Amino acid sequence: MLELYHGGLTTCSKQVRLTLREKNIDYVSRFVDLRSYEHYGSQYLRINPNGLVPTLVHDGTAIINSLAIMEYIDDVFPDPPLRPADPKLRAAMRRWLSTSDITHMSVMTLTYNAFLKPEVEALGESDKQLIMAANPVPERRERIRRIAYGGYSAEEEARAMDMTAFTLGQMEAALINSDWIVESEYSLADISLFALTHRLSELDAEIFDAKIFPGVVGWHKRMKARPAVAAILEPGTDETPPTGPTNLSGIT
Ligand SMILES: N[C@@H](CCC(=O)N[C@@H](CS)C(=O)NCC(=O)O)C(=O)O
Repeated sequence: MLELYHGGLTTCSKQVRLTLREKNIDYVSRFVDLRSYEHYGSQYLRINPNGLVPTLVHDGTAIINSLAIMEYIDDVFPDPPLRPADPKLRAAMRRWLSTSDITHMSVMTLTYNAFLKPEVEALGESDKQLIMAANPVPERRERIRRIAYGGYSAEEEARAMDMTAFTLGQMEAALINSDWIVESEYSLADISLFALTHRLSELDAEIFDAKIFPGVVGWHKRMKARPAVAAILEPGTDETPPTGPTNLSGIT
């Protein structure tokens, strides 16, 4: 029995949902409503003490961290393989997973300011305190504190953009003569980085532009043409309900 606790189109949920779709693996979808802070509820914290999505539960064992989950899926369900067999190419793939993880921090700063800040800022003081107290990870708690009281500065946003552009530049070099990030082998590297470029497109980020990064934008289009990608982006897949208003009902 395979269950995926996920947040729909959040970056890390997308990574795992796409990995499962590429392999046509059946699983039970358990939507975790981040808008009501269900991921900080005692029930969810029992399977993921970091209070983050996603979590894969396989025959009763919880596996956390999206990149670890993706590799686990490829270990247990090897067909079709999503990691190169050649050790050098596999190392290259892991380098990109690490790059996506580091860059996610910067993309998160942009996301928090653009999407979450208006909602968190509008909460009353006691609700802000409740969310911060419920958040188990100090780094994430600090992020909530920042957006609750003014948000990231223009300078911090510019630094986050800079780091994101640096990664897009490295991807551009890799994609100039190649359809996929690791030479001709479609892999977890493509999946993990696509989750980020998809978020950049949602953010309407100016740097995500074909005039600046034609190779990356071309690759992003190739990704979107894959049936598995189109399937996970379809509204309502994996029983993802339409997003509701922010509330704190999930904190228990
Ligand atoms: N890749 C890491 C990070 C996961 C992560 O950052 N998840 C975000 C969504 S992309 C989340 O749960 N955010 C909710 C929060 O920080 O409160 C993991 O899978 O543990």
